[in-house]
Amino acid sequence: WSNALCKGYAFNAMATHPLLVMLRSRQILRSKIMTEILAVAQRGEAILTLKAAPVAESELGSAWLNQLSNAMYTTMMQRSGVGIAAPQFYISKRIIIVASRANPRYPDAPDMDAVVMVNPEITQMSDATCIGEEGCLSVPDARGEVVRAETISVKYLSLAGEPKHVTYHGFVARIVQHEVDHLDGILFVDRL
Ligand code: K1U
Ligand code: ZN
Repeated sequence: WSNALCKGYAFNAMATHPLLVMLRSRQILRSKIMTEILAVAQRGEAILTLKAAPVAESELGSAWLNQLSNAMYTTMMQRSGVGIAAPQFYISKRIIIVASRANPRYPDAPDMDAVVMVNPEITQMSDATCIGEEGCLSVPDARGEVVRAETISVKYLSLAGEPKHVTYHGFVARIVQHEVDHLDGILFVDRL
């Protein structure tokens, strides 16, 4: 069941019910990805508990990766999110988007252009932590105060495969940690 393929999308199908996860993924991809607004997986669904697979080198710069990232971005904006991860769209691959903007809870958060991170890896986390409110599009109606590293460094690839290494502080660092958690099957409610 590992690495089952569906139109170029690989799924880690080692979940409790691999056939169900795979069929649901296939169904949703076929029906929704062309509309660019994707269904968001909800807490309790197996896909959100999996460790996502790295994007392969052969996929970098591909049309499907660009299309997927466009659909993730469009859905994130439509749902007023400040971040998103591919497993939230039933795609168990290591892709996240980070898109901080000032909001009532974090009025001083920087407004940034959305950054797509492929195969992100947090290389450093400060010992200094901070506590802040988080929400999640996969856990509607829940908010919680989560302790996170104040500063992190993350290395990742761009959609075209260019290597990047960036340091973030505060709210942006929080979003990156929240989204990388999604890639490891962890929800913010698991950290409360
Ligand atoms: O589900 C997600 O991964 C998106 C999530 C990202 C996130 C929000 C807050 C802290 C870390 C990561 C959201 O965008 S939830 C909606 C939102 O815009 C928000 C919620 C709480 C505080 C600030 C913003
Ligand atoms: Zn989330």
